[in-house]
Amino acid sequence: MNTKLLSGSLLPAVLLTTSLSSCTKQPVVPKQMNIIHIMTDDHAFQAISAYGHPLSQLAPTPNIDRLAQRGVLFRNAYVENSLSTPSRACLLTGLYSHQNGQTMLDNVLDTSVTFVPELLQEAGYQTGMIGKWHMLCEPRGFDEYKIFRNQGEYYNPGIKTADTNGEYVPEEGYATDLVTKHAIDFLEKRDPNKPFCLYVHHKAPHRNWMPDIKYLDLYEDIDFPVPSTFYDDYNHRGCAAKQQRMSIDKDMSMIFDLKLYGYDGSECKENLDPYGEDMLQRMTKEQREAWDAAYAKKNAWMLANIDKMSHEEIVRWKFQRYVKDYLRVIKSVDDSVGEILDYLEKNNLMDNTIIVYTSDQGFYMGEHGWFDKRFMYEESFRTPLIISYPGMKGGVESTTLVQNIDFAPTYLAAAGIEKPANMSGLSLIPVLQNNGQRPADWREYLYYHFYDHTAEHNVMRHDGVFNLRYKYIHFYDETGKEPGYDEFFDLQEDPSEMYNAINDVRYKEKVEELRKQLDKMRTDLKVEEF
Ligand code: SGN
Ligand code: CA
Repeated sequence: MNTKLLSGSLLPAVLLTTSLSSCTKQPVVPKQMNIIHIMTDDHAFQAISAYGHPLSQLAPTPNIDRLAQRGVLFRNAYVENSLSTPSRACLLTGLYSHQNGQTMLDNVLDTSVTFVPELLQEAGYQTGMIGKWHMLCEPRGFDEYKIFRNQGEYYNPGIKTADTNGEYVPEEGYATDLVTKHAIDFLEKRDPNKPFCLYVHHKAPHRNWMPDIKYLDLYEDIDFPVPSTFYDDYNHRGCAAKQQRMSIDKDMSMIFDLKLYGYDGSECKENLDPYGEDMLQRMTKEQREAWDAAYAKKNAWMLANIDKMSHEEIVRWKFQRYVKDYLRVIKSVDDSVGEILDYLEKNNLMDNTIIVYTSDQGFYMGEHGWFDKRFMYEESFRTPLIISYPGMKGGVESTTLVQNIDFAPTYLAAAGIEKPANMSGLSLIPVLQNNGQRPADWREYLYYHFYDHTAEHNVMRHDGVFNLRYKYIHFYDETGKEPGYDEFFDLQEDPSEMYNAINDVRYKEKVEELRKQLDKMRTDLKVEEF
C-alpha cells in the first residue's frame, strides 16, 4: 500500500501539534482530524434551504443550514458518474469509475484496490460505516459497520454487522433514525484517544420516498412550484434526452412511487409491484395502520376525481405527491443532522472534526419533467456539498470547481497521509482554509462518464468535460459502431441546458477547445472508448 505519513515540512500549519522549536528528538506528530462524512442517497441541492432554491424555501432544512453557517457551502460540487455504487466506489477509492471498475450500478469493483478507510486505519484511525453500503463486495477497512441490505429499506431495515453471520437482521424503526442512533453509538463507544472517521450513509431520500409516520402529513397544504422546464419537449437536444425513461408523467408509477393505493386505472400496470409491497409488509402493525390511514385520507379526493381529470391535471398531481413525499423524507434527514451536530457540540468535537454533508449525486425535482439522475446535465451531475472545517469563520460560499474524486485526498490529508499517485483528486483543505477561495493552481476542467446505458431509466452512455461555464458531452452509440453525437452548452446563456449549441457558429472556437480538452482528459486518464 502506498501509505506514508507526511513529513512535518509538508504539512499545513494547522496539522502540526508539536512545534519544531521544542527541540526534543521526537518526530513531529501531525494532529489528525476526525472526519464525519454524512451522505444521503439522491438528495437534490434544490431541497436544501441553504442553497436557496424555491422548493426548499417552502420546506426548509434548518439543521443542514446550521452546518453551512459553520462551514463552506460549495455551489459547484459535482460527481464523476451520477449513480450510487460508482459514486460510493469513488469515495472509497479516490479513483474514477474506469480506474476502480465500478462503472455501473450492479457490477463489482476491482477488489484489489485499496479503500481509504484501510489507509486511515493504518494511520491509527477508528473507522465506522453506518447505513447504506450498497457495494457488491464486503465492507473493508472498518472497525465497525452496520449496513443495510442493497438499497436499504425505509421501515425496520435489515442490518448486517460483523456479528450477524452474514445475515441482515431487521431492526425496528425508521431507517434515518436508526442510522443516526448507530452513528451516535459509534461516537459514544469510541476510544477518545484516537482520531475517528465515520461514514454516515442514509438510505433517504432514495426512491420510493417513504416518509416517517410522524411526517406523513407535513407540507400537505403547500402547493410546490413546478420548475420552468417541467414541460420540456427535448426538441433542441439529441435523442438521449427524448428516449430516457425517468419522466414524472410517463414513468412514475401510481402505486409504488405515488402511493395512490386502490387506483386500478390504466396508468397502473405495476399495481402489484412486489418491491413496493415488500416495503409495506416490513412494517409493524401500528406503522402499517398509521401509513394506510394517512394515505387513505390523502387519496380519497384523488380516487374520486381522477377519472374526470385532464392528463395535465394528473401530471401536476403526480408532481405534488412526489415532491411532498421526497421533502418529508428529507425532514427526517435534517433532524438527523441536527442530532449529530448537537452531539458533536456537547462533546467538544466541533473544533477537531471535519463534518461533510453531501449526496451520492444530484436528483431531478421535476426539471425537464424528470425524477432520477444519471445525466451530465446540471441537476444530476451537481451534488450538494457543505463542509465545516475546524477553526474557520463559516457561513461562506465557494464557487470552486470540486468533484467527488476530491473526498479521498481530503480525508487522507486530514489524517496526515500522503496521497497515493493513482488518485487524481485534490485535497479540499487549502480551499477550506482559505474560506472557500479557489487556490491559484486549481483545476479548470472536470471529466464525467456515465456508463450504465443498459439499465433502468434508459439513459445513454455519455462522457464529457465541464469548466464552470461550458459543457461538452459526447453520447455514445450503444452498438459502439456508430460515432454517436455531441452536445455543447453555455451555462451562462442557457443555465437550464435547453439548447444544444454544438453547431452554433458563435461557439465554434469554444466547441473546438472543449472537444480537445475531452480528448486530452480521456488520454491522460486512460479512458477506453469501449
Ligand atoms: C433503483 C431505482 C431506480 C434508481 C436506481 C439507482 N428503482 O433501481 O429508480 O435509478 O435504484 O439508484 S426502484 O424501483 O428500485 O426504486 S441509485 O441511487 O442507487 O444509484
Ligand atoms: Ca443515489
